[in-house]
Amino acid sequence: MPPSDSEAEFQEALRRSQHIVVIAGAGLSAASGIPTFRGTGGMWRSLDATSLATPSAFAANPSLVWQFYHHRRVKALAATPNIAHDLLAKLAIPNFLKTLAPMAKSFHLVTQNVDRLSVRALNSVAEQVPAGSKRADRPRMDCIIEMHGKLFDVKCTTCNYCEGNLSSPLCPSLGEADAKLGDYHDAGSVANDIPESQLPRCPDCGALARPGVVWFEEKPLRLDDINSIVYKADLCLVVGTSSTVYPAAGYAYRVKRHNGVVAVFNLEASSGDDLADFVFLGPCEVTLPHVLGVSKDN
Ligand code: BV8
Ligand code: ZN
Repeated sequence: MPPSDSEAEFQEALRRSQHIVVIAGAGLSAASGIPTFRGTGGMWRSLDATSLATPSAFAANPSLVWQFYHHRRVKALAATPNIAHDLLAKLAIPNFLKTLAPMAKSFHLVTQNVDRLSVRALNSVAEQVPAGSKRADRPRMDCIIEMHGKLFDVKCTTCNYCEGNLSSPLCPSLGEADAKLGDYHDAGSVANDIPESQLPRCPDCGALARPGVVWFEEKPLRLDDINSIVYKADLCLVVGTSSTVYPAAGYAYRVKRHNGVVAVFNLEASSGDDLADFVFLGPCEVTLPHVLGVSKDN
């Protein structure tokens, strides 16, 4: 049976659901101005983002990979959470969630994104809750899992150091490299070799530092937690992802396999659609509030 696009049917499924998990990808942050991985924005400068997000790319050219992540840090710092981030963050408030899903017992957001926008949205939802509110009127602050790491974490290549660092640039050489490149699209050809000694270093042991993200071939974070969340989920919202990167791309199928409901919210058809019960095409910052039946100022 082809997936439904009936909001009423989806809202009925939502009303029956108890354990809700959202699997989010780069499309969730697109409206915040963060380029997606595989769309036109995926080509950073004249290079392919996915070929830079690997240990071998970093080993071969840490200067170029650091410039790539510096560029993404600058963009993410300048971005603000959009309506979709904010709505998903509000679902972390148990009593708000119950207005849409009265049987709900748990909500989790598993994001592939490293831009911290979902966490920022959750923090601002928490700040808006009046002091002294009941626990069920406050967001669950542990409901977000950033499975591909964090863009603003700086991690040592040698010791166990790993800490968030919002400063920009992280070191003078990355700021200077930025200044030299008027147009990002020529970086594939314009060599900007920053000596390793002038790249971000570990403050504890002095070794070369790297971005605290999970690269291809590296193990995503908190897989055991995600596996138990996915195992229990009876409703899975797949938001803004091409469903091409594993293991994230396989979670919806796992929910489906134990008779859960899967709803895809994507700008265009994606490989996750065939198994979905619902597919809502369009920008998620429009479709999510609309389909969930939540007005913008809710
Ligand atoms: C691992 C962090 C194993 C860095 C990223 C089978 C099984 C297991 C592994 C594999 C497998 N086959 C292949 C693999 C290896 C690989 C993989 O999946 N490769 C793919 C390319 C085939 N997987 C891995 O390497 C993973 N590691 O499996 O390790 C292991 C296990 C145990 C022990 C040791 C090892 C690690 C993958 C993590 C890679 N790191 N990010 C960084 O960000 O720089 S992945 C990167 O791609 C981003 O996180 C991004 O989020 C992610 C996925 O892309 P999407 O989010 O989907 O973004 P994309 O641009 O593709 O699509 C955007 C979508 O949004 C589009 O559909 C678009 O239409 C839509 N859209 C746009 N605007 C909107 C919108 N939708 C709604 N509204 C809008 N406004
Ligand atoms: Zn170190």
